[in-house]
Amino acid sequence: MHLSTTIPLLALLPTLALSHGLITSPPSRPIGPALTANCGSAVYKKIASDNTSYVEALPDAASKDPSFNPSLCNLWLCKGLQFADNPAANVQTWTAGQEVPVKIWLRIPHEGIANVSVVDAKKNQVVGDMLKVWSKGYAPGRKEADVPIEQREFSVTVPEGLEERCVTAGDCVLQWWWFGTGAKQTYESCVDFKIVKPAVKERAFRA
Ligand SMILES: *[C@@H]1O[C@H](CO)[C@@H](O)[C@H](O)[C@H]1NC(C)=O
Ligand SMILES: *[C@@H]1O[C@H](CO)[C@@H](O)[C@H](O)[C@H]1NC(C)=O
Ligand SMILES: [Cu+2]
Repeated sequence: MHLSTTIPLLALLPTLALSHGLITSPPSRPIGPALTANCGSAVYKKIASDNTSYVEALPDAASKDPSFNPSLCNLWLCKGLQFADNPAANVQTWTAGQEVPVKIWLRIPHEGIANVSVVDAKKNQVVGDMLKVWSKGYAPGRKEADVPIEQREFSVTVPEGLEERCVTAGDCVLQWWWFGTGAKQTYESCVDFKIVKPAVKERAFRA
């Protein structure tokens, strides 16, 4: 019967559709050999087949993989992607107060909540205030063009007070985090950076 063959196929479509999003600018952490070494080849293969896909697909793959090392691979921070795999040229150098334009590739929308923050990568702890929060209505619609442009292209201001904690690249990340509340899928994408003190302006000292 026609229906019985088409309905199961349609039901499969959402899982077949490659999904969902990542930061394209500044460049975000890619896959590489450190991901295989620390998270295992099952996780590597999943992210390699679709680097925009959701975190929830990974723990199950990882748990069956003896090379998954949970002390070196936190799948809930940057999806497990490793600093060592990010080419040095991708590491951003920022100063407090700087405006950083961010671009998201929102391959498949899932309406939900999202935020952007600086995260201490060793503790997986958000540092300071969220730089951006969408507490509802993030990424509505069916295709990228349905998602309001200001949810895909926006700026964040580099906070004050990171000069010590984030002086070394890899210690902190700028993480974009998105949870599709209907789909129950989490997306994470990270930019590596280091903070430098602003150049001190020469100031003539007059006694
Ligand atoms: C994600 O995958 C796309 C398509 O394979 C590739 O062009 C892009 O460079 C990748 N980006 C990252 C950050 O891994
Ligand atoms: C913001 O992101 C964090 C992950 O870094 C997440 O645990 C938290 O629930 C999010 N909060 C809001 C208000 O979006
Ligand atoms: Cu999805």
